[in-house]
Amino acid sequence: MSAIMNDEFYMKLALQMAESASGQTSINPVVGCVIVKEGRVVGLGAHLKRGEGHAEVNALRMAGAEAEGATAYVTLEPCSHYRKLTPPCCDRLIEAKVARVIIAALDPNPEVAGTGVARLREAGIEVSHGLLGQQSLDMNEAYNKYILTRLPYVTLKSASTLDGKVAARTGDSRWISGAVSRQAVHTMRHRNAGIMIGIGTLLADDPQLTTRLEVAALHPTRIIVDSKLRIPLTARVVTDGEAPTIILTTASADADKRQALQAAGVEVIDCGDGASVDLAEAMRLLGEREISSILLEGGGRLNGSMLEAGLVDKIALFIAPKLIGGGAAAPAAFEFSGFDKMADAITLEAVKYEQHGDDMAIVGYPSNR
Ligand code: AOF
Ligand code: ZN
Repeated sequence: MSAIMNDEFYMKLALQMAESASGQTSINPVVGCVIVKEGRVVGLGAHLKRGEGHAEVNALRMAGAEAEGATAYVTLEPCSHYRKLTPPCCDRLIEAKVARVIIAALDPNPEVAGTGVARLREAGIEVSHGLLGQQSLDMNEAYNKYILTRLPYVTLKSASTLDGKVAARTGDSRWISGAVSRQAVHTMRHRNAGIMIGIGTLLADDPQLTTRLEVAALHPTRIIVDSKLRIPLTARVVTDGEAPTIILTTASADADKRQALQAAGVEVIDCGDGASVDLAEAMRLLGEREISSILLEGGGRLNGSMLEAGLVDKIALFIAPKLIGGGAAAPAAFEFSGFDKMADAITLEAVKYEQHGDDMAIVGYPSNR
Protein backbone atom coordinates (compact mmCIF):
# COMPACT_ATOMS: atom_id res chain seq x y z
CA MET A 1 0.00 0.00 0.00
CA SER A 2 1.62 3.18 -1.11
CA ALA A 3 -0.99 5.89 -1.32
CA ILE A 4 0.29 9.27 -2.45
CA MET A 5 0.15 11.92 0.28
CA ASN A 6 -1.85 14.85 -1.04
CA ASP A 7 -5.23 16.53 -0.50
CA GLU A 8 -6.95 13.42 -1.83
CA PHE A 9 -5.17 11.22 0.70
CA TYR A 10 -6.53 13.21 3.65
CA MET A 11 -10.01 13.52 2.15
CA LYS A 12 -10.11 9.74 1.69
CA LEU A 13 -9.30 9.36 5.37
CA ALA A 14 -12.11 11.77 6.25
CA LEU A 15 -14.51 9.83 3.98
CA GLN A 16 -13.53 6.54 5.60
CA MET A 17 -14.28 7.93 9.04
CA ALA A 18 -17.61 9.27 7.80
CA GLU A 19 -18.59 5.95 6.27
CA SER A 20 -17.78 4.07 9.45
CA ALA A 21 -20.68 5.90 11.13
CA SER A 22 -23.16 4.97 8.38
CA GLY A 23 -26.42 3.81 9.97
CA GLN A 24 -25.85 5.43 13.35
CA THR A 25 -26.53 9.13 12.69
CA SER A 26 -30.32 8.81 12.29
CA ILE A 27 -31.66 11.48 9.92
CA ASN A 28 -28.30 13.29 9.95
CA PRO A 29 -25.60 12.88 7.29
CA VAL A 30 -22.35 11.01 7.89
CA VAL A 31 -19.44 13.46 7.97
CA GLY A 32 -15.72 13.12 8.61
CA CYS A 33 -13.05 15.75 9.27
CA VAL A 34 -9.24 15.61 9.26
CA ILE A 35 -7.09 18.56 10.37
CA VAL A 36 -3.52 18.72 9.07
CA LYS A 37 -0.81 21.16 10.12
CA GLU A 38 2.63 21.32 8.50
CA GLY A 39 2.53 17.72 7.36
CA ARG A 40 1.12 16.25 10.57
CA VAL A 41 -2.40 15.08 11.30
CA VAL A 42 -3.43 17.06 14.39
CA GLY A 43 -7.13 16.28 14.59
CA LEU A 44 -9.56 13.55 13.48
CA GLY A 45 -13.31 13.49 13.93
CA ALA A 46 -16.60 12.12 12.68
CA HIS A 47 -20.23 12.89 13.41
CA LEU A 48 -21.24 9.81 15.41
CA LYS A 49 -24.73 10.46 16.69
CA ARG A 50 -27.54 12.90 16.06
CA GLY A 51 -27.62 15.50 18.81
CA GLU A 52 -23.92 15.11 19.53
CA GLY A 53 -20.83 16.87 18.16
CA HIS A 54 -20.41 17.46 14.46
CA ALA A 55 -17.29 16.08 12.75
CA GLU A 56 -15.47 19.43 12.78
CA VAL A 57 -16.16 19.98 16.48
CA ASN A 58 -14.72 16.59 17.38
CA ALA A 59 -11.63 17.10 15.20
CA LEU A 60 -11.06 20.66 16.46
CA ARG A 61 -11.26 19.50 20.06
CA MET A 62 -8.43 17.06 19.37
CA ALA A 63 -6.34 19.64 17.49
CA GLY A 64 -6.62 22.32 20.17
CA ALA A 65 -4.24 25.22 19.50
CA GLU A 66 -2.64 23.29 16.63
CA ALA A 67 -5.67 24.14 14.47
CA GLU A 68 -4.31 27.66 13.93
CA GLY A 69 -2.98 27.93 10.37
CA ALA A 70 -3.98 24.33 9.62
CA THR A 71 -5.97 22.79 6.74
CA ALA A 72 -9.30 21.14 7.55
CA TYR A 73 -10.58 18.41 5.21
CA VAL A 74 -14.35 18.01 5.63
CA THR A 75 -16.56 15.59 3.68
CA LEU A 76 -19.59 17.92 3.89
CA GLU A 77 -19.87 21.70 3.84
CA PRO A 78 -19.54 22.95 7.44
CA CYS A 79 -22.88 24.08 8.85
CA SER A 80 -23.67 27.78 9.10
CA HIS A 81 -27.02 27.61 10.90
CA TYR A 82 -27.61 28.01 14.61
CA ARG A 83 -28.89 24.81 16.11
CA LYS A 84 -30.18 23.81 19.53
CA LEU A 85 -27.17 24.47 21.74
CA THR A 86 -24.04 24.62 19.66
CA PRO A 87 -22.72 27.37 17.38
CA PRO A 88 -22.28 26.48 13.70
CA CYS A 89 -19.15 24.60 12.65
CA CYS A 90 -18.17 27.55 10.43
CA ASP A 91 -17.84 29.74 13.53
CA ARG A 92 -15.79 27.06 15.26
CA LEU A 93 -13.39 26.84 12.31
CA ILE A 94 -13.09 30.64 12.16
CA GLU A 95 -12.45 30.94 15.91
CA ALA A 96 -9.81 28.22 15.70
CA LYS A 97 -8.06 30.30 12.96
CA VAL A 98 -7.91 27.48 10.44
CA ALA A 99 -6.21 28.71 7.23
CA ARG A 100 -7.79 26.44 4.62
CA VAL A 101 -10.95 24.36 4.40
CA ILE A 102 -11.26 21.68 1.74
CA ILE A 103 -14.80 20.38 1.32
CA ALA A 104 -15.95 17.29 -0.58
CA ALA A 105 -19.67 18.07 -1.08
CA LEU A 106 -21.94 21.03 -0.42
CA ASP A 107 -24.72 20.44 2.12
CA PRO A 108 -28.11 20.11 0.33
CA ASN A 109 -29.85 21.23 3.56
CA PRO A 110 -31.56 24.50 2.46
CA GLU A 111 -30.46 26.01 5.78
CA VAL A 112 -26.83 25.55 4.71
CA ALA A 113 -26.53 25.03 0.91
CA GLY A 114 -23.57 27.24 0.08
CA THR A 115 -23.87 29.64 2.99
CA GLY A 116 -21.22 27.67 4.89
CA VAL A 117 -18.71 28.25 2.10
CA ALA A 118 -19.65 31.95 1.90
CA ARG A 119 -19.29 32.47 5.63
CA LEU A 120 -15.82 30.88 5.74
CA ARG A 121 -14.66 32.93 2.75
CA GLU A 122 -15.92 36.16 4.33
CA ALA A 123 -13.70 35.36 7.28
CA GLY A 124 -10.69 35.19 4.96
CA ILE A 125 -10.36 31.40 4.95
CA GLU A 126 -9.29 29.75 1.69
CA VAL A 127 -12.12 27.37 0.70
CA SER A 128 -12.52 24.82 -2.07
CA HIS A 129 -15.16 22.18 -2.68
CA GLY A 130 -15.70 19.20 -4.97
CA LEU A 131 -12.72 17.02 -4.06
CA LEU A 132 -14.14 13.44 -3.99
CA GLY A 133 -17.55 15.14 -3.76
CA GLN A 134 -19.43 12.30 -5.45
CA GLN A 135 -18.17 9.83 -2.83
CA SER A 136 -19.51 12.03 -0.06
CA LEU A 137 -22.88 12.42 -1.85
CA ASP A 138 -23.05 8.64 -2.43
CA MET A 139 -22.70 7.82 1.25
CA ASN A 140 -25.46 10.32 2.10
CA GLU A 141 -28.05 9.29 -0.52
CA ALA A 142 -30.80 8.92 2.08
CA TYR A 143 -29.95 12.18 3.82
CA ASN A 144 -29.86 14.07 0.52
CA LYS A 145 -33.44 13.02 -0.25
CA TYR A 146 -34.87 13.22 3.26
CA ILE A 147 -33.57 16.71 4.05
CA LEU A 148 -35.41 18.07 0.97
CA THR A 149 -38.59 15.95 0.96
CA ARG A 150 -39.06 14.45 4.46
CA LEU A 151 -39.69 11.18 2.62
CA PRO A 152 -37.72 7.98 3.26
CA TYR A 153 -35.13 6.83 0.75
CA VAL A 154 -36.23 3.37 -0.38
CA THR A 155 -33.71 0.71 -1.42
CA LEU A 156 -35.36 -2.39 -2.84
CA LYS A 157 -33.28 -5.49 -2.19
CA SER A 158 -34.09 -8.84 -3.64
CA ALA A 159 -32.34 -12.19 -4.00
CA SER A 160 -33.39 -14.34 -6.92
CA THR A 161 -32.28 -17.23 -9.07
CA LEU A 162 -31.08 -16.84 -12.65
CA ASP A 163 -34.68 -17.41 -13.71
CA GLY A 164 -35.92 -14.59 -11.47
CA LYS A 165 -37.48 -16.73 -8.73
CA VAL A 166 -37.44 -15.86 -5.02
CA ALA A 167 -38.61 -19.35 -3.95
CA ALA A 168 -39.19 -22.83 -5.34
CA ARG A 169 -42.73 -23.89 -6.31
CA THR A 170 -43.00 -25.41 -2.79
CA GLY A 171 -42.24 -22.03 -1.20
CA ASP A 172 -38.77 -23.13 -0.04
CA SER A 173 -36.31 -20.24 -0.22
CA ARG A 174 -33.43 -21.08 2.17
CA TRP A 175 -31.10 -20.18 0.74
CA ILE A 176 -31.11 -18.56 -2.67
CA SER A 177 -28.02 -16.38 -2.33
CA GLY A 178 -24.78 -17.44 -0.67
CA ALA A 179 -23.30 -16.47 2.71
CA VAL A 180 -21.26 -13.58 1.29
CA SER A 181 -24.36 -11.95 -0.24
CA ARG A 182 -26.34 -12.45 2.94
CA GLN A 183 -23.68 -10.67 5.01
CA ALA A 184 -23.81 -7.77 2.53
CA VAL A 185 -27.58 -7.62 3.01
CA HIS A 186 -27.22 -7.57 6.79
CA THR A 187 -24.81 -4.65 6.43
CA MET A 188 -27.55 -2.90 4.43
CA ARG A 189 -29.98 -3.56 7.29
CA HIS A 190 -27.56 -1.91 9.72
CA ARG A 191 -27.42 1.15 7.47
CA ASN A 192 -31.16 1.64 7.04
CA ALA A 193 -33.60 3.12 9.56
CA GLY A 194 -36.41 0.76 8.56
CA ILE A 195 -36.91 -2.62 6.89
CA MET A 196 -40.18 -3.28 5.08
CA ILE A 197 -41.95 -6.46 3.96
CA GLY A 198 -45.48 -7.45 2.94
CA ILE A 199 -47.83 -9.64 4.99
CA GLY A 200 -47.45 -12.47 2.46
CA THR A 201 -43.73 -12.78 3.22
CA LEU A 202 -44.39 -12.55 6.95
CA LEU A 203 -46.99 -15.35 6.87
CA ALA A 204 -44.71 -17.53 4.75
CA ASP A 205 -41.42 -17.04 6.66
CA ASP A 206 -42.14 -15.50 10.10
CA PRO A 207 -38.88 -13.54 9.71
CA GLN A 208 -37.07 -11.66 12.51
CA LEU A 209 -35.88 -8.84 10.22
CA THR A 210 -32.96 -8.11 12.54
CA THR A 211 -29.33 -7.47 11.60
CA ARG A 212 -27.15 -10.51 12.07
CA LEU A 213 -23.45 -9.98 11.40
CA GLU A 214 -20.23 -11.40 12.88
CA VAL A 215 -20.18 -8.30 15.08
CA ALA A 216 -22.94 -6.52 16.98
CA ALA A 217 -24.94 -4.17 14.73
CA LEU A 218 -28.03 -1.96 14.70
CA HIS A 219 -31.50 -3.33 13.95
CA PRO A 220 -33.81 -1.31 11.72
CA THR A 221 -37.42 -0.61 12.68
CA ARG A 222 -39.52 -3.42 11.25
CA ILE A 223 -42.35 -2.29 8.98
CA ILE A 224 -45.06 -4.71 7.82
CA VAL A 225 -47.58 -3.79 5.11
CA ASP A 226 -50.75 -5.54 6.25
CA SER A 227 -53.98 -3.99 4.93
CA LYS A 228 -56.30 -6.42 6.76
CA LEU A 229 -54.24 -6.98 9.93
CA ARG A 230 -53.70 -10.66 9.19
CA ILE A 231 -50.48 -10.76 11.22
CA PRO A 232 -50.62 -13.38 14.01
CA LEU A 233 -50.00 -12.07 17.53
CA THR A 234 -47.39 -14.84 17.79
CA ALA A 235 -45.28 -13.47 14.89
CA ARG A 236 -41.66 -13.00 15.90
CA VAL A 237 -41.68 -9.30 14.97
CA VAL A 238 -44.53 -8.88 17.49
CA THR A 239 -43.13 -10.95 20.35
CA ASP A 240 -39.31 -10.88 20.26
CA GLY A 241 -38.75 -7.26 21.42
CA GLU A 242 -35.53 -7.07 19.36
CA ALA A 243 -36.51 -3.84 17.56
CA PRO A 244 -39.56 -1.60 17.20
CA THR A 245 -42.29 -2.86 14.84
CA ILE A 246 -44.71 -0.74 12.82
CA ILE A 247 -47.70 -2.20 10.98
CA LEU A 248 -49.09 -0.24 8.07
CA THR A 249 -52.79 -0.87 7.57
CA THR A 250 -56.01 0.93 6.64
CA ALA A 251 -58.74 2.72 8.61
CA SER A 252 -61.15 -0.16 7.95
CA ALA A 253 -58.96 -2.84 9.59
CA ASP A 254 -60.38 -4.85 12.50
CA ALA A 255 -60.48 -2.73 15.69
CA ASP A 256 -59.99 -5.62 18.15
CA LYS A 257 -56.94 -6.89 16.29
CA ARG A 258 -55.55 -3.38 16.19
CA GLN A 259 -55.96 -3.06 19.95
CA ALA A 260 -54.34 -6.43 20.62
CA LEU A 261 -51.34 -5.47 18.48
CA GLN A 262 -50.98 -2.11 20.19
CA ALA A 263 -51.16 -3.85 23.58
CA ALA A 264 -48.28 -6.07 22.41
CA GLY A 265 -46.20 -2.91 21.81
CA VAL A 266 -46.59 -2.63 18.04
CA GLU A 267 -47.39 0.71 16.41
CA VAL A 268 -50.30 0.47 13.98
CA ILE A 269 -50.58 3.24 11.38
CA ASP A 270 -53.56 3.84 9.08
CA CYS A 271 -52.52 4.70 5.55
CA GLY A 272 -55.73 5.81 3.88
CA ASP A 273 -59.18 4.23 4.12
CA GLY A 274 -59.12 2.17 0.93
CA ALA A 275 -59.08 -1.60 0.61
CA SER A 276 -55.30 -1.65 0.69
CA VAL A 277 -52.50 0.46 2.16
CA ASP A 278 -51.89 3.73 0.30
CA LEU A 279 -48.15 3.33 -0.16
CA ALA A 280 -47.41 6.96 -1.01
CA GLU A 281 -49.24 8.03 2.14
CA ALA A 282 -47.33 5.35 4.06
CA MET A 283 -44.01 6.85 2.97
CA ARG A 284 -45.17 10.29 4.11
CA LEU A 285 -46.25 8.99 7.52
CA LEU A 286 -43.02 7.04 8.02
CA GLY A 287 -41.04 10.15 7.06
CA GLU A 288 -42.95 12.10 9.71
CA ARG A 289 -41.71 9.53 12.22
CA GLU A 290 -38.14 10.18 11.07
CA ILE A 291 -37.74 6.88 9.25
CA SER A 292 -35.38 8.45 6.70
CA SER A 293 -34.34 5.26 4.90
CA ILE A 294 -36.03 1.93 4.22
CA LEU A 295 -34.70 -1.38 2.99
CA LEU A 296 -37.57 -2.98 1.07
CA GLU A 297 -37.24 -6.77 1.16
CA GLY A 298 -40.26 -7.76 -0.90
CA GLY A 299 -42.13 -10.15 -1.76
CA GLY A 300 -42.94 -9.76 -5.36
CA ARG A 301 -46.35 -8.10 -4.94
CA LEU A 302 -45.13 -5.37 -2.58
CA ASN A 303 -41.97 -4.87 -4.68
CA GLY A 304 -44.14 -4.51 -7.79
CA SER A 305 -46.59 -2.08 -6.14
CA MET A 306 -43.81 0.10 -4.72
CA LEU A 307 -42.03 0.11 -8.08
CA GLU A 308 -45.20 0.90 -10.08
CA ALA A 309 -45.97 3.76 -7.70
CA GLY A 310 -42.52 5.26 -8.36
CA LEU A 311 -41.59 4.94 -4.69
CA VAL A 312 -38.32 3.02 -5.12
CA ASP A 313 -35.12 5.09 -5.20
CA LYS A 314 -32.58 2.32 -5.61
CA ILE A 315 -32.55 -1.37 -6.47
CA ALA A 316 -30.02 -3.96 -5.33
CA LEU A 317 -30.82 -7.24 -7.03
CA PHE A 318 -28.73 -10.19 -5.87
CA ILE A 319 -28.69 -13.01 -8.40
CA ALA A 320 -27.52 -16.52 -7.53
CA PRO A 321 -26.24 -18.78 -10.32
CA LYS A 322 -29.07 -21.29 -9.89
CA LEU A 323 -32.14 -22.35 -11.86
CA ILE A 324 -35.20 -23.52 -9.92
CA GLY A 325 -38.01 -23.43 -12.48
CA GLY A 326 -41.58 -24.06 -11.27
CA GLY A 327 -43.50 -21.77 -13.61
CA ALA A 328 -46.21 -19.56 -12.14
CA ALA A 329 -46.19 -21.58 -8.87
CA ALA A 330 -42.69 -20.32 -8.05
CA PRO A 331 -42.86 -16.65 -6.98
CA ALA A 332 -40.85 -13.96 -8.77
CA ALA A 333 -39.02 -10.95 -7.36
CA PHE A 334 -41.36 -8.46 -9.06
CA GLU A 335 -45.06 -8.89 -9.73
CA PHE A 336 -46.93 -6.08 -11.43
CA SER A 337 -49.17 -5.69 -14.45
CA GLY A 338 -46.26 -4.49 -16.56
CA PHE A 339 -45.93 -2.79 -19.91
CA ASP A 340 -46.86 -3.79 -23.47
CA LYS A 341 -43.61 -2.65 -25.05
CA MET A 342 -40.04 -3.36 -24.07
CA ALA A 343 -39.34 0.29 -24.88
CA ASP A 344 -41.55 1.23 -21.91
CA ALA A 345 -39.71 -0.99 -19.41
CA ILE A 346 -38.38 0.54 -16.23
CA THR A 347 -34.62 0.59 -16.58
CA LEU A 348 -31.86 0.97 -14.02
CA GLU A 349 -29.62 4.01 -14.36
CA ALA A 350 -25.98 4.34 -13.28
CA VAL A 351 -25.85 0.55 -12.98
CA LYS A 352 -23.05 -1.20 -11.09
CA TYR A 353 -22.29 -4.90 -11.09
CA GLU A 354 -20.80 -6.34 -7.92
CA GLN A 355 -19.59 -9.84 -7.22
CA HIS A 356 -20.43 -11.38 -3.82
CA GLY A 357 -18.96 -14.89 -3.63
CA ASP A 358 -20.60 -16.82 -6.49
CA ASP A 359 -23.50 -14.34 -6.68
CA MET A 360 -23.79 -11.09 -8.54
CA ALA A 361 -25.55 -7.94 -7.42
CA ILE A 362 -26.96 -5.49 -9.95
CA VAL A 363 -27.34 -2.09 -8.30
CA GLY A 364 -28.92 0.97 -9.88
CA TYR A 365 -31.62 3.62 -9.79
CA PRO A 366 -35.02 2.92 -11.43
CA SER A 367 -35.84 5.33 -14.24
CA ASN A 368 -39.37 6.03 -12.87
CA ARG A 369 -38.26 7.14 -9.37
C1 AOF B 1 -21.54 19.76 9.73
N1 AOF B 1 -20.83 18.75 10.28
O1 AOF B 1 -20.68 16.71 11.14
C2 AOF B 1 -22.78 17.38 10.35
C3 AOF B 1 -23.50 18.43 9.71
O2 AOF B 1 -29.24 18.04 14.30
P1 AOF B 1 -27.98 18.90 14.22
O3 AOF B 1 -28.00 20.06 15.14
O4 AOF B 1 -26.74 18.04 14.41
O5 AOF B 1 -27.90 19.52 12.73
C4 AOF B 1 -28.02 18.67 11.65
C5 AOF B 1 -27.70 19.40 10.38
O6 AOF B 1 -26.32 19.80 10.39
C6 AOF B 1 -27.85 18.50 9.15
O7 AOF B 1 -29.13 18.58 8.59
C7 AOF B 1 -26.79 19.05 8.22
O8 AOF B 1 -27.23 20.20 7.55
C8 AOF B 1 -25.68 19.44 9.19
N2 AOF B 1 -24.83 18.29 9.43
N3 AOF B 1 -22.84 19.57 9.39
O9 AOF B 1 -21.01 20.83 9.56
C9 AOF B 1 -21.38 17.59 10.61
N4 AOF B 1 -23.39 16.23 10.72
ZN1 ZN C 1 -21.75 21.54 11.92
